[in-house]
Amino acid sequence: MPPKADSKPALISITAPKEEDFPSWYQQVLTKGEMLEYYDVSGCYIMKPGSYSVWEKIQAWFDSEIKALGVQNAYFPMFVSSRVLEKEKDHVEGFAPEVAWVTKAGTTDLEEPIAIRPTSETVMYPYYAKWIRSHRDLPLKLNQWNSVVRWEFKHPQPFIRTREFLWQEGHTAFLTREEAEEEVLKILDLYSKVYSDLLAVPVIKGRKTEKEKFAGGFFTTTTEGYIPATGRGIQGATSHCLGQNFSKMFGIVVEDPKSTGDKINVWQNSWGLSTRAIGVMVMVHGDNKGLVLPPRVAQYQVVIVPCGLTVKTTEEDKANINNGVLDIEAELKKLGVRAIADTRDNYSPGWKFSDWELRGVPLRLEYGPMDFKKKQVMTVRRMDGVKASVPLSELAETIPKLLDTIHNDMFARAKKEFDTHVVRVTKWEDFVPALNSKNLVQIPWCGRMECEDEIKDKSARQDTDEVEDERAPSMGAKSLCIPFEQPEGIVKGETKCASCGMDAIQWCMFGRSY
Ligand code: 87F
Repeated sequence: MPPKADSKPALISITAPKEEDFPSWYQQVLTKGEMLEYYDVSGCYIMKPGSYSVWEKIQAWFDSEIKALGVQNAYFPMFVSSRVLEKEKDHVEGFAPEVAWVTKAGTTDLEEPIAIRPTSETVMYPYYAKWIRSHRDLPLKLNQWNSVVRWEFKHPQPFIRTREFLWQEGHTAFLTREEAEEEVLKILDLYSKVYSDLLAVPVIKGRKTEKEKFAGGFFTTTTEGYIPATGRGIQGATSHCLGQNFSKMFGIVVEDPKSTGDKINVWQNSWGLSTRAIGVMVMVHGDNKGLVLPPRVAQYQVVIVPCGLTVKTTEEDKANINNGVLDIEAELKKLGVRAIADTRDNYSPGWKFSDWELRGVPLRLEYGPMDFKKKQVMTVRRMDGVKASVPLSELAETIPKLLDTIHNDMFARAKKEFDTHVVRVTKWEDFVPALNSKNLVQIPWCGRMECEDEIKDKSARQDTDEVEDERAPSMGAKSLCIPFEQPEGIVKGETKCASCGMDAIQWCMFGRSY
């Protein structure tokens, strides 16, 4: 039956509760919140303006920060010849199954298949070898904003694990180890700030174990996040010191500035942050009404909704309210606040409230006849529904401050949730129960790779009764990082590894993870 001409557009809402059916909840929040559209190639998704605008905010901030460090942007091709990819066999080996290849043009087979970049080390470093001739060419610091393709066969998830994704990859070269190591940590700090200061998501900084580091590099640093709904850890971004491994492979050498003709292999770093960050933000903050966007990255920070207009409202009052709403929008925009007045006349205020809640707009302003009379506006926070009335004369002071408060409150709430789910355990019998209660687990650890393998095995086997994700039955715990901020309590030669009983050398954080 066709809808009646005067029928109200159906209210869209999230029907899967976050606590009960997290995968469906995530899918609904993204699609109904207009961030994402599914695509007919598995593992690929359309980023709509709602999510792309978040990426643009991350880009703008990070780009200006790295430029301040002397990094320049460039763009390298997306194709890698098989010859060059082979060159780097050792490190590509483990990743080889994920490399996508172009083998045909139309119906003609290519003479030589061409790989699509899964990352750009092999694309860029032959040219680093060409461009870096003298120590005067150092440091070389390039970054590119691009997409990469990794043809994964694990269950895909929008933003979190996709076959094509957007990221930035920075690739730098230095004369000395000290300079390289200093940069690794500076970049890691920027990544941590993207999460905390833009996305209002707490992360833990640390170093990857030998097992989990980028195999081609010297050491890997990481920001690790936490998804409360699943109790899993998630890698936020990584900053690698590659050491001299790649410069030896690609012949990136300079003459020793100190002496006669000695060749020095340059010290290199690479670092990357991807659109996965958007997925983490959605998973951490979203609720059963939809997206909850942190103000600094929200496409719209404030929506102004005209309220209280009925059939009895006079034309004059209607005009006052609608003009008032447009005036507020204009004033906020002038302040640099991303505001939008919702003057659509075919929707009720209640419908609009739900619609903007679904899209996660951090702050709603309600403006009706009573507000007009009292020269005020009602503010309603998306994160918790807290309301307050603000005199129109104080908008300029209040709204930007309120947006900052919302950011801080969102971060504090997420941080509390994270902190209560990082538990310290010193006995093995407490390890799996802690994991099963959706915790990340820090243990005194011996640092041995075999022990790490064993932890993964033991924590998978023991978890027999709980199968939360059918595609990941009894997932074992991996090491997430060795946190830079180490808890106290490791006494050399005394404290034992919580898994194997050998001498512990540090606290290591383990968890089921994405
Ligand atoms: C998949 C296929 C082929 C990850 C891959 O983290 C190669 C790779 O090298 C691969 N998946 N990696 C490691 C990427 C290391 C590094 N590259 C620059 C980063 C940040 C940016």
